[in-house]
Amino acid sequence: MSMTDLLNAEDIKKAVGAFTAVDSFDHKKFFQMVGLKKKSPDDVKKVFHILDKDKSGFIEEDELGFILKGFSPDARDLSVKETKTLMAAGDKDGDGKIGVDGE
Ligand SMILES: [Ca+2]
Repeated sequence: MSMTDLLNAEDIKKAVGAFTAVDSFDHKKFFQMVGLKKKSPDDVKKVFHILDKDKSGFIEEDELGFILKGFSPDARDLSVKETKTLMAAGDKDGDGKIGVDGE
């Protein structure tokens, strides 16, 4: 399973291209642009599992920094600031990692 099996390659390209400037990443806009908002919970889980590189069941901070590369191999890494902002938004229970159910 690859990201383009789940999401439209053109949408991914546009979304990645919209946030090429460092510290411009807006995860809400990004997830909307790649079409994730329109996906079923099952498909969202599949996307999550692609981003969970070590298959731990969680997206840890080091994986989060490479989240754009999970969508497109030639995308940039997130800055430390962007990674921390995204972690704070996704980590509802404050354990320093993001679970598949948004924990
Ligand atoms: Ca992981």
